[in-house]
This record gives sequence, C-alpha cells and structure tokens, in this order.
Amino acid sequence: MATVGSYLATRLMQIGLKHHFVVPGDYNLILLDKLLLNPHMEQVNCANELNCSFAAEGYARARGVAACVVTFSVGAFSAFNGIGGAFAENLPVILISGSPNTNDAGAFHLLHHTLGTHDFKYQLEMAKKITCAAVALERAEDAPRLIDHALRSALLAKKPAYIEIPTNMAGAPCAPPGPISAVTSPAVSDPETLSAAIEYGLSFLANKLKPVLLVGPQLRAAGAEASFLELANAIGCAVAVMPGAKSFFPEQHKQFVGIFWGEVSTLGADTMVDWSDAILAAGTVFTDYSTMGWTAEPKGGCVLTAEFDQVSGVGAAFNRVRLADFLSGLAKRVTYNNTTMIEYARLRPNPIQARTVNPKSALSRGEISRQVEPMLTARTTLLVDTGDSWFNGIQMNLPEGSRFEIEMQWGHIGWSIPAAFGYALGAPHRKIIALVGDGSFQVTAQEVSQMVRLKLPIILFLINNHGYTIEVEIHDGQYNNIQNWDYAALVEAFNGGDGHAKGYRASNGEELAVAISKAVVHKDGPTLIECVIDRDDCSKELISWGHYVAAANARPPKAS
Ligand code: TPP
Repeated sequence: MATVGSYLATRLMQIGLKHHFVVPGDYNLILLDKLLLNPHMEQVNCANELNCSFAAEGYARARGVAACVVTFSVGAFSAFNGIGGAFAENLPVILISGSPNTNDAGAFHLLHHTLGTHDFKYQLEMAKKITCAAVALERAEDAPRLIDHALRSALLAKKPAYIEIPTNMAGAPCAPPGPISAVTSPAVSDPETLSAAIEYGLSFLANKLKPVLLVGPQLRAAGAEASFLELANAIGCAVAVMPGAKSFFPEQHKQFVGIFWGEVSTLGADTMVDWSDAILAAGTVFTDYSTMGWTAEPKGGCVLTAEFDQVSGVGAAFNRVRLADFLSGLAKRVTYNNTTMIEYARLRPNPIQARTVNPKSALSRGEISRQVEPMLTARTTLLVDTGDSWFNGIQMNLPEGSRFEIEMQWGHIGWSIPAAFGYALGAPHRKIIALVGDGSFQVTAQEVSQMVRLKLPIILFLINNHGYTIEVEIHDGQYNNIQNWDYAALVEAFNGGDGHAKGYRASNGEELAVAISKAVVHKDGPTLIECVIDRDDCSKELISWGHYVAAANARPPKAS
C-alpha cells in the first residue's frame, strides 16, 4: 500500500533524483522516514535551510531538477530565499515543507513554529509568489493529483514548485503512482505557430547583411543548447554569449566572439553586437546588471527575440513555440552568412599574454586567474560567486566541455558554497571549483562541513580582499568593511577530529602554486585556498560596470 510519503519518494526518484536535501524538524520527521525507505535516493542533511535550498539549486543545475525538505516556517522561510533564486535562474527545485497536524486548525490551537495566530495558510500563500505551482495537502487521497501537478508544472516551466504535507499525513495511505509519463511528457510547440515563427525568422534575416546570434541564460532551461549549435553552424555568423549563459555555447567554437556585457565584454563581443543589423537573441534576459545599467540593451527593429516559448520582434509575436523547435527549424532553412566572422577576423583582439611575475611578489587578482585558468578541463565546472569573482571567471577561457555556473539574476552572496556542494552530488564525475569572495563566504561557510562529511574534493578559491569590493565600486561606506577570519584554519576546524578538509593561505604566486598542487591531489575532502590580495586590487571591468550600475540606481524619481 502506498502512503503519501512513499508516493512522493517514488515520484522524486522517477523524475531523476538520486538525492534530496533536508533539514529535519518535528513537522517533517515522519515524511523524512518515508523518503528514507526509498532505496534509490539518498537523503542529504544540510546545516541550515538557506544552504539546503541553495544545495538543491546547485543540484538542479547539474541534474535538471532537485528537491529540498524543510520544516514549517522556521525552516521554509529561510529556504524561500534559495527558491526565489531557483525561480529567477529557471531551475525546477521542489520545496517540500512539513506543516501542522490537520486537526489543529479546526481546534483553534496555537502552535509552535507559527506566527502565533490561528492562520496556518500564510506559508502556502507566500510560496505561491515564488513558485509556478504551490499545493497543500488536506486529504491523503488528493496527494497523487496534487503532487503530480506540482512536479509536472515545475518540470515544464523550469521553475520551482511547493508541496506542503501535514505532519500526520506523510504516513497516510493513498493510491500508488501511475505511469511517470503523466508527469514527464514534454510540452510541444503548436505546429502552425511554429511554422509561422520560422517564416518570420527567415524574413527577419533576409536582406540583412550582418547577422549575429546572441545566447542568453534561458537557453539551457529551454533545453535548446544543441539546437542553437545546429543553427550557429548552419548560418556561420558571429556568436556572442551573455554572462549568465557562459559555457552554453562552446568557447572553442570558431564562431565564438566573446561574452557580450556592454563595455566590459570580452574578445570584442560588444563591437560585433553593436555593428550587427540582425541580432537573433536566443533565451536572453536583459537586466540592469547584464546590460551595464541599461547602457547595452539590444532593442528595436534589428532584434528578434526567441524566448522559452515565444518568438517576437517589432510588430510580431508567436506563442507556444518551443525555443529548441524554433532554432532547429530555422537551422534547416537558413541562408549561410558569415559577414560578421569576416569582420571579426579583422578586429580579433590578441589573446591576453600571460605575464610572468615574480613568484615572491604579493599575490594579485591577475596572478590568481593566471594559475586557476589552466586547471579548467573538459571535466571541470567553475562556480563564481557575486563580486569580483564574476568578472574574473567571465574572463577565463573555457576548454571544450568545461561548464560555468553563475547566479547572475538572483545574485545572492554565498550561493556558490552550498551550490557547489549540491552540484558535486548531482555530477559526481565532474571536478568542482568555486571562486568566492571573503564577504560571500561568510554568509554560507557552514556548508563546507557537508563537503567534509561526504568527502567531496571541491576546491574553493577564497579571494580575501578584506571587504565587499563590488559594493565599494557601486557605492562605498563603512558598511563595506568586514571582520577578517582565519579562513584556512576555519575549514580545518570543520574536520572535528575525523574530517579531511585542507586549508591553505597564499600571499604570493609561489604559495598559490604550492597550494594548488596539493589541492588537485587531495581526494577525500574539500580544499580551501585563501588568496590574500590588496583591498584595491580589482578588475577594471568591475569598476566600469559598478559605475554604470550606480548611475542607473541613482536615477531620481520621475516628477509626478
Ligand atoms: N546580501 C545578499 C544575500 N546578497 C547580496 N548580493 C548582497 C547582500 C549585496 N552584495 C552584493 S556583492 C556584496 C554584497 C554585500 C559583497 C561581496 O563581497 P565579497 O564576497 O567579498 O566579494 P568582492 O566584492 O570583494 O569581490
């Protein structure tokens, strides 16, 4: 006989989960017991619910979907932050929360972990704002319908969903799971609208001289990376990539012309986009951050936008067109036009020559990048946290197969630590490296202890520039100073007698090289390398970007 808990466990396993992330609490303990009974899934504890939600977010980046289980209010409110992030970043993370016994609302009881009123529905109402489907079970017999609805909605929309299960319902009987295709069968394009969109795309490109393809962060969520590559090969034009989409198009491809980020673009990508008279933007999201405070937003008649399930341009809109279908449909009929590549060959910037530095001179941001970049291989995933790590990571040259993860839409500092942990479990064969600032690390440092517990050989480069440098560039004040920590000692403190975390501190190039050589052979736990640099040592791109974002933030209110 199925129970609500076993039903949920089966469905989670069937949608591809090998792990689910949890923090226990009395409202979810029976549910956790039921989930544990499923032999195909491992239950993974986290240190707190914020980290739990980000661990799931990282896992979803690696495996396409994830789940985290928390207790009522005290747990769920913290997890809401990572769920908001998953919404912003188009990741289907299922948030499951235990909730009060079904008899308590009618009995007008006051309960712990609640607001101290008789309303227990507020959490469901809050969850509705940050998920694509939020359900609360009130009867066990509704579980199959409501759980399937939440999971299917999340998988189709690539957004989080919320499932609330009362503490006395996890063990209650319900119908067993039916075929999983009811949950996982894909959404398809409307055939007529798809053909109309493809005709529109062809007419948009016809008679244009200088087409450019622009890749945006929704491309992966839309499952359209392969179709995009097909289109790029067919049309032969320049391909620029937005920062949030780095690694969604191979950087070793001959048509890759860099990361398009306005004035702080790499390899001249902005020159190509600005010069183009036909920008086909696939999965793009233009925000103040990605457009350098609105100074680099492609718009107007030279832009065709192909989104998750909509194609549009000036005076045209086609709905229910799946991005992958549109791109591969266009690829089959498009005319080859490589004018932008001919132009790019003329302006192609010289590759940055690695400068040799005295190994004993003080460590710099440039030297860290020079030593980290060669660590990237086809098996590496590099996560970069908010701060100058964004800019340092964006400028790195990725070899074929190397993946890059950035949380640019949500931008929660500290995300990379739990996300790297979750990602490592989701992609056990990949080598995980994170670049994280000292300020960011202080937000989520506890989750290093899970890397220790599960013996994950994640390498963390902690860039200690003694404060919130990115904030200094946007708007400085005494609030951008932080307490220094002994980071290398801290990670070893997580060992608690039987762990294997290693911590090193590098103040010059030689020390960094030694630390890296030890990190790459350390296999039974994480390694943190604290890289000490000057407080004013930051990328010039961060400074330019910070000025534009500050200017956008400072626009005065419109007079009424
Ligand atoms: N709180 C959260 C949760 N997320 C944020 N993005 C911020 C506050 C605002 N914020 C953005 S970057 C940043 C802060 C506080 C400082 C990051 O400092 P650090 O990690 O040391 O990186 P650096 O800028 O020094 O490279």
